[in-house]
This record gives sequence, C-alpha cells and structure tokens, in this order.
Amino acid sequence: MTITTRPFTKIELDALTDLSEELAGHFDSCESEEFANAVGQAALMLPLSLRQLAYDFRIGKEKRIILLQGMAIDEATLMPTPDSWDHAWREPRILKLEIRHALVASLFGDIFGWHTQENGRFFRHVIPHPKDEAEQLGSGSSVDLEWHNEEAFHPARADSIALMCYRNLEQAVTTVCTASSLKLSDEAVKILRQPRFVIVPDKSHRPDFNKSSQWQLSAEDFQRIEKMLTQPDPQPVLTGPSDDPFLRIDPAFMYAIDPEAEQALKEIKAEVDSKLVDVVLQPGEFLVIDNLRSVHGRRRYKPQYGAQKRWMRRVNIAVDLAKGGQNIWVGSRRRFL
Ligand SMILES: O=C(O)CCC(=O)C(=O)O
Ligand SMILES: [Fe+2]
Repeated sequence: MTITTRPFTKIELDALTDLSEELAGHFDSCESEEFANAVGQAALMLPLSLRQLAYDFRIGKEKRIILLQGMAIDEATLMPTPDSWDHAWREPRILKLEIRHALVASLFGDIFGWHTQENGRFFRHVIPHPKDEAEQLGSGSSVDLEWHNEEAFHPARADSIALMCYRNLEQAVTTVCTASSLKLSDEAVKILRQPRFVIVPDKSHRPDFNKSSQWQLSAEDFQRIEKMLTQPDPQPVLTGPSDDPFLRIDPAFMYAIDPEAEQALKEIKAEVDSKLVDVVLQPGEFLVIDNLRSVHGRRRYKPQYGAQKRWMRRVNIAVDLAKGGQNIWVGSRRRFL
C-alpha cells in the first residue's frame, strides 16, 4: 500500500496564504456554516494542480491517502498547545492555520461536524490529556489508538477526513491502511460481506465525553446515539466492488454476532495489522484519508505534557452533505445527527 506523498508547490502555498488572508478579513472563526460555505467557494480558486489531486483522490484507485508536505509552521510564534479539546472555538492566534486547513479539506468535499461530538465543531483539537491516557480517544496515548474508520457505526460517516499537524515533537506515529491492499481468504470475504457485525458509537459521541465549559448538550440530543447503542443493526464489514471494496470497521467498538463471523473478523484484523503503514506527521503537514475505503489509527506514545505537547486538528469531509438521506441535519446542513 502506498501513501501519495506530495510537497506543495510554491504557487500552491502562495494561493493558500492569499486566500487565508482574505477570508480572515471576513471571518473571526471557522466554526460557522457561513464560513464553511465561503471557504468551499474559495477552495475553487486554489490552483488547478491541487484540484486535480483531489479529483484523483475522489475517483481514482491509487490515491486513497494523501500526505501534503511543505507548509511550514513557525514553532517560535505558534501559541502553546491548549490543555484540552475544549478550547475556545474562536482563537485568533491560529485562525489563519485553521483557514488553510479548511481550504485544503474543502478541495475534497464539504466540511461538517457531528451534533453529538463537541456540539458540531468542525475543527477538533486532537490533544493528549492525562485523564484519557488509556482511552480509545484522540486524547489517549498510553495505549494504541486502534485503527478504525471515523464514525464507523454511523451510516452517514465522513467520506474522508483531513488531519493537520500543528506539533508532534513526540514523533507519535499515525497508522493507515487501505481496504484494497488486504489479502483475505474467500471464506472470510464471503462472511465479511454479510450483516453479521455490530458497531456501536465510540466514546466521543457519548454524554460523558461531551462535557464542555462552552456549551451544553442535553440527554435528548443523544437519543439517536442511544438507540444505536442499545438497538444496533448488524452490518457487513465489506461492501462494494471486490477489487476496490468499502470497509466499515472499528474493532474497539464492535463485535461479531456468531463464532464464524468472529473468525472472519479476526482474520481481517490480523491482515490490517500486517499491512499498516506508519506516518509521522510534522508541523504543517496534512493527511487526507479516505474514510470509506481505509482505516487509520495511532500508535501509543509518551506525551510531553506542557506547552509543546502534541497537537493535531481533524475535520470531517462529505462529498454529499445530504449523504443520500442517511443523516439528520440539526440547524445547519453541516451539522449531522
Ligand atoms: O492522532 C492521530 O494521529 C490520529 C488520531 C485519530 O484517529 C483521529 O484524530 O481521528
Ligand atoms: Fe480517528
């Protein structure tokens, strides 16, 4: 499996800078539908070379995971890493970085957030927290963050996600693997294509992990999640063309409903483990991941808690905000339930 590693050209970097300056003149935060619509329009003005790369990602088979390099972040002037994911939504010190992230992400589709995950925030902070060390969360660290599709449990999960690295002095390793690189027995494929697997909502969509000093969700907001937890529909792990399948899997939050299915799940888990590719993201780099046809995770690491601890950002991307009718919009068409 290969990752498409690609440095930005000078022309591309200049365009990202110019457009982010311009948008920063009109918006003081990236966290609004108005901003998201405006950045979607602005991304159409990015150089053709970037739009062609995004096009290949969307329709081609080769470029399912793209690493974009060469956009420097000046460590000397970057603000301290916030202490947790619950950082202010409006943060002037990183606004232009967030806008660049939004521009890059918008090449690949439309950005959106989840109502039950940080109240619909688009640009999540992925920051280690001592309290969550052993959790299967972005804020974990002492255990491997098991590879997964983002929101594997949800029928309207993102088509792709865009990670942007702000800081990674710890050199923590992000892992990726595409479905088309897997070699599985015919028997396992047959079973994995049947609805014999249950995936429940991960912890980031639960009330306990959505306690913020800035906003409050009510028990009512979590009703759909609650239903997905208590009455989950068994699903297949593999769907679509056999030479380029879709993959829906999140081992930490799933189980097989019978021993045969369990065996098949074991086989695919071992196969993904053996094909995982490591990426150590550096400041200013973007990793765009096809979330329907690949998985990603992160190996355990030791955070340097303090002002320079690891700091990643992540945003969801949909090619179709209507998601074929699988999602429910809350207030805005970029806030999925
Ligand atoms: O920390 C990383 O490198 C990846 C974390 C992750 O899985 C995510 O943010 O979705
Ligand atoms: Fe993830």
